[in-house]
Amino acid sequence: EHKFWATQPVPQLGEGPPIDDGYIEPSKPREEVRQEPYPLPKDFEWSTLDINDPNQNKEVYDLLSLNYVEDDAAAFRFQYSSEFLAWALKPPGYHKEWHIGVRVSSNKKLVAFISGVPLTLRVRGKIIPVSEINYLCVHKKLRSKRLAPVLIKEVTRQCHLKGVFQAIYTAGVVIPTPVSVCRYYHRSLNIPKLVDTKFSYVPRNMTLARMVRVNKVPTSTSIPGIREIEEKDVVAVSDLFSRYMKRFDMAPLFSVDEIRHQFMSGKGRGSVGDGGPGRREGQVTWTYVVEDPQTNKIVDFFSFYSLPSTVIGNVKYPVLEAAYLFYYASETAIQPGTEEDGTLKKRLLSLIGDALVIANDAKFDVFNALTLMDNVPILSDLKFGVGDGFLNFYLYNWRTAPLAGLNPEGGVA
Ligand code: YNC
Ligand code: MG
Repeated sequence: EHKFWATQPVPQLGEGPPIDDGYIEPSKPREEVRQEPYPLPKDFEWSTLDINDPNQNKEVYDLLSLNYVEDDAAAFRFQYSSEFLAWALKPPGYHKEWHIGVRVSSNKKLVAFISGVPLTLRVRGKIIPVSEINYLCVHKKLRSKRLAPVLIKEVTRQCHLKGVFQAIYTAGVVIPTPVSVCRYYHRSLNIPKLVDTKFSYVPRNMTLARMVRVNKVPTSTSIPGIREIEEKDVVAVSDLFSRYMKRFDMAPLFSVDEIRHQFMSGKGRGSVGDGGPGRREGQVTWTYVVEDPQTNKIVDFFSFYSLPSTVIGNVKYPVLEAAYLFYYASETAIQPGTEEDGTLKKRLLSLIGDALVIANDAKFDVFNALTLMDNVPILSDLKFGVGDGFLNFYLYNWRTAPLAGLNPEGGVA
């Protein structure tokens, strides 16, 4: 059973679907919110992290790179970069109070962290301001001491103090109660390295050489008018994004400023090549638009981000460079009938196929995607293989019937 989660305003396991969508526990006026931080075990203290300060950003980076999420075999561990953390933790309207650390009182060492960022979320027909909770991490030496529930309660209190009473979060673990579950798929790009690091295996009846050949990616993109996003595209991308996202039962609503942040602010320093082939120094996100050569309208876009993993104990290849498919949209989906007649699938095969070309150019080893948005129908044609990881999606203090995820009909954005 779940001693902590049983006390929280989340649907409990085995509860039937609700009749109506809505909150579990009502919002409170600010003065009724607990005013003091939750108590920590002795020898520990709370600390708000200033992610603008390179030293504090580095402390979070160091904590996560040694103690954050690993795969089941403890072979790989996420290695979010400092630039990634700055991008993810400082969207428009972020609150520094939602970047919460725990330090050892005596030497001030950072040993735990949790964060929230504000987001407007649509769940079915309802639009709710939420906090997106991420980067919950407790140092390996302090595990199983019930510190995680204290971090969760403190971030909840800080959200309540800002008038936010709902949250969204994802986790590999199953706790009460997923609203959806998605599976990871992987498109191999650098076969020799993936095999050496045991990310992939050469199947029986296969050779390494044949595997390399089968997974070759074209050297150039296929869609006329595809190019990197620029400032002048932000309004058009914003408009396309919001219309495309109407396809899904759960999706964020991004303002123009949020679109600019999501798709422009992670482009890195200097020019392409400074960070190696096909990338800039500090580059976190890659966003491309398709400008129709006839009309000069933006008709599609896609984005992916860089999230490397430490290859635990591999001297030759200490880091696996992974790209993750992020948001995309296509005008094709907005025309009636294009889903039924296969036009949408065809367009997405070209679009995400071009994303693979760009990721391969930028020397990523693998390109990952989840079974959400319109991904499912294109994954096998694009030579993605099914992974062993799942990602559970959760809502805090909100009831709704389960959302499609693994379901090929899509559903979650
Ligand atoms: C988890 N990932 O079930 P019960 S994902 C939520 N999310 O409680 P202890 C989790 N709860 O079952 P440890 C969780 N993992 O008894 C564990 N729990 O009710 C629950 N790993 O606490 C667990 N990062 O401190 C149990 O466990 C209780 O020392 C046990 O710490 C857990 O960021 C953890 O995977 C995860 O660093 C910190 O294992 C630690 O093991 C660790 O004894 C590696 O805790 C890194 C890792 C998690 C990544 C993520 C999303 C987090 C969402 C948190 C929930 C947010 C709710 C909404 C709040 C705002 C509300 C508003 C408004
Ligand atoms: Mg603990």
